[in-house]
Amino acid sequence: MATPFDRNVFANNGFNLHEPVSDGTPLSEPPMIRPPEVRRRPECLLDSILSPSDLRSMTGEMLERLCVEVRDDLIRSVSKTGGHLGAGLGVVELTVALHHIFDTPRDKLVWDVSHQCYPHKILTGRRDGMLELRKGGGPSGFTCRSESEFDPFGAAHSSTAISAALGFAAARDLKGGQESVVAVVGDGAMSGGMAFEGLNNLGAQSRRVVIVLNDNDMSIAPPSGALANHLRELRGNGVTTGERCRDLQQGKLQSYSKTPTIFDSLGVTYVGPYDGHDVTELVRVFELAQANHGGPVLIHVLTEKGHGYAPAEAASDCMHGVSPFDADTGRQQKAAPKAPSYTSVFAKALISEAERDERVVAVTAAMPSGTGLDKFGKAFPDRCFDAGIAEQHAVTFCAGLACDGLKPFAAIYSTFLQRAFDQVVHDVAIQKLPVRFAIDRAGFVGADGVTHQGSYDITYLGCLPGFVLMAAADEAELVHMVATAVAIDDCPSALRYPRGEGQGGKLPDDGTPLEIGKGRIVREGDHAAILSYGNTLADAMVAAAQLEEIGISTTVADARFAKPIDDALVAQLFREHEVVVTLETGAIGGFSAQVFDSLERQRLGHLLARARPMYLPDLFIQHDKPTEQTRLAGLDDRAIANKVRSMIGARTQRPRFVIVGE
Ligand SMILES: Cc1ncc(C[n+]2csc(CCOP(=O)(O)OP(=O)(O)O)c2C)c(N)n1
Repeated sequence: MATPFDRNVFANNGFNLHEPVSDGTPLSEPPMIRPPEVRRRPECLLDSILSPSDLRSMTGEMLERLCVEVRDDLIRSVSKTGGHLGAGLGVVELTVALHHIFDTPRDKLVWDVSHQCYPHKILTGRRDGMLELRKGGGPSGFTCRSESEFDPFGAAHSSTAISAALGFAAARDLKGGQESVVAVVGDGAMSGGMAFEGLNNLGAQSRRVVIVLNDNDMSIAPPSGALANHLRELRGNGVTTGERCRDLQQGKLQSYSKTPTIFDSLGVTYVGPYDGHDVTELVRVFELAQANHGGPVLIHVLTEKGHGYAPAEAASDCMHGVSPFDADTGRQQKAAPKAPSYTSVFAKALISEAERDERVVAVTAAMPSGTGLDKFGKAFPDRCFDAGIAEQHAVTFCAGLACDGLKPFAAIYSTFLQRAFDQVVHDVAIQKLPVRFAIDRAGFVGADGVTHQGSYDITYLGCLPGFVLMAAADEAELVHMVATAVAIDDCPSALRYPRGEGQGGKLPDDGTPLEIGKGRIVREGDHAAILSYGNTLADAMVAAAQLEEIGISTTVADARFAKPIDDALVAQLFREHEVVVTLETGAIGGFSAQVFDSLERQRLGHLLARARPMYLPDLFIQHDKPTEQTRLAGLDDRAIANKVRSMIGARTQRPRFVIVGE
């Protein structure tokens, strides 16, 4: 097996760091390889665990001690790296008990979302890598097939585990295998449509699959929805520890619910609830579940998000996702922001629009704080909806709202909107419904990495007829784009903006609707032009200044709209400049494709040779700092300037130095 420090393992799906991504310049030095820490303290059980097989012979008492050590280790490492904390703290006992009973990696253990997998990583040979977690070249913050044989399935988007587990089980049965298949699914993830689809199919196929429902009565925010209410009913059934213990000793794995559960109705046997922080109880439960050779079983396990770490238990989000923090106090080390975040600017702008227009409503798919809709919800509780982790439903719900004359904003991250693509096409675009998509986290997202990059929205929305697509160059533009989206009432529209802080410019008091399909020239020059879509504008301006210094006078334009694109601006830039660089933080087929199409439609195809599109490389982009991701993708100011220089140099042989007086 590869070691956690083999950068190629973690980056196997991403950049080849020694290959230039663009322009022929090597983009990165080889990574520094840190040797694993040597730790062998006799009093520390965790030190003796190199793989889960080392914990299989442990006694109950030892397992309890091990849980304490794993929890401490988790807090220690996440306090240094940041990342997902609360969910991992809640599954320490669960993870230890699962690996104690099930014969991983032969038995398949599938984590839903997998943001709670840090204890699993600690126990499956990746403990030394935890201090590099989510850093460039370090282990991913999620399960990842190429990282470890103990990760049979990669995840990060929610509600996939039951379907994947059923796939493993069907393959096993066809091949005559005997292994167990276990899916661990949170109560939040269980609210996603795919989880229901998986249950529906699992109940019908009736295969031997164990689902562990890790119910902490939390999503990122408190869960909303009828399933959450159902689970709350199942939680409060009054069974005592003594009763459960007696039943387990007698080999009875059973339901303590007085009413039928949704799971039983779907053909999946419900058992529990059990205490998810009692490792001895869990061990017995899993032992019985493993011995069950009947059909699918769902084990309801009650846990507490953030368990065992007072600051997390006290935090309203149970320290779901954290920056590095002081392990003693839980205080996170966040640098004071230099400018408001795009998310907060969006929320403020939407609130101000909603004050003027009572038809404005907003929908989130279980991400109220991430999208800023928590603020909107406080201002307009009746006009803000949390659909649960259910982007597909959220989009079609917005379509329904729009049909009846409301002005819905679906505030969904770029990466999660992927899941609702058909709803965007079938329910919104074909019916020309004015749903407004507020696409946060567009472009590089940093440490969340490959599964979370906002790389595809320009492409997957750009191919849909009748959409208006906008991207904010800065936060003032975002305010105007929110106003523009409110004004667009005869077709769908989308505005994309990045993760993190804005540029710190002055914000307008109110947004003013922009002219649809009109870009703007921000800087004028003679030789080259850079046509930017979104927040790449700032780097374009820096590149233009660098080019000026070597005598290349550069126009910089902000397209504002990818669709409808500003044909006149495109024609002007291509006619008047030797080179036109298009710039976007999106995959191939996005903004640049719209520019090329514009040239074709205007019968300016002969000018196409002047175009130099700059978009994301055809790679899945791994976790790293966003600045580093930008650099590695060849989209930073230096790469932009190089692109122009290589073209102009090749075409005009412009001298770099003028020698005076000879
Ligand atoms: C499709 C999708 N939408 C949104 C998210 C963002 N997200 C990450 S974790 C999470 C909450 C998961 O709740 P739950 O399954 O109960 O796990 P817990 O964190 O409570 O342990 C959400 C909404 C996601 N990962 N995938």
